[in-house]
Amino acid sequence: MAASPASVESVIRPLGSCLTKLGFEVYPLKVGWYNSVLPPSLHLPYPDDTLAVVVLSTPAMFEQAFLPFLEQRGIQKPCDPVDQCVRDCVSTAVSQSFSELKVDVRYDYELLPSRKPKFLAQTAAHVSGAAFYYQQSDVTDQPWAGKKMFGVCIHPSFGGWFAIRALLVFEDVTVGSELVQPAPPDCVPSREDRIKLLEAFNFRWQDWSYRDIVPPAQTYSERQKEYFSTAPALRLALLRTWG
Ligand code: GSH
Repeated sequence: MAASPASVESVIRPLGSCLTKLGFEVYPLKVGWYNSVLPPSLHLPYPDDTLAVVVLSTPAMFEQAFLPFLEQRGIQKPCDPVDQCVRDCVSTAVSQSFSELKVDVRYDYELLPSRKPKFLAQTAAHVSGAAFYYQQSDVTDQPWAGKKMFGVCIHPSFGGWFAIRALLVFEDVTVGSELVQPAPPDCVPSREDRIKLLEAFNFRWQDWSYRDIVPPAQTYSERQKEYFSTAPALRLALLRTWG
C-alpha cells in the first residue's frame, strides 16, 4: 500500500469502528518511535516509517466484549478466556477490515522463542501517546536506595483501570510526516505523586490503589473487580456462580 496522508485514517477508522464498541481503544504509532527508545535486541523488525497500532482495553471491555463472548462461546480449553476474547475481537476486526493487508498481530501474553515478550506493551502505549509510562527514572532524587522499581502506565481518563492488549504492525503501510508523535498526557506530574504511584504499584499492587492515582472517569465494575482479583485457576468456578 502506498504512503499517503489517508493511510493512517484508513487503518484507524475501520479498526476503531469495530473495536470501540467492544470497549477497546486504538492508537497509531510509527515503528521508529518504538524502536528509538529500545535496544536493538528488542526492536520490531520493520522500517521506521511502518504503521503500527496499539490496542488497549478500557473498563467497558468486560461487559461489552468479555461477558458476551463467554455467553456465546462457552469456555474452551485451554482455559484463557480473557486472552481468547481479546484475540477473537482483534482478529475479527483485522480480517473484516483489512483482508488485503499483511498485519503482524502481537498480543501482550505472547513470547518469542527467546522468551522475550513479543512487544513491550507499556513502551508502545507511551510512544503512541495513549498512556504515560512512569518509570523509576522519571523520579528525581529517588528514595529507594538502589532498589529496582517497576514502572506502570497511567491513562489520562482511566488511571490504571485499563490494560494494553495488542500491537498490530501494518507491514506494507508506510507513513510519513503526516503522523506526528503525540506526547502522552503527563497526568502524574509531581515527584511526590510519582513516588506514591510507584510505591503503590510495586508494594501494594493487589489493593489496586495505584489505579486511582488520577480520578478515573470509569473504573472496573464490581463484577470485573471480583473476576480479576480471583486467581485464574478459580475463575471458572466463579463464572459458574454467576450462572
Ligand atoms: N490468561 C488468563 C485468561 O486469558 O483468562 C488471564 C488473563 C488476565 O487475567 N490478564 C490480566 C488482565 O487482563 C493481565 S493483562 N488484567 C486486567 C487488569 O489488570 O487490568
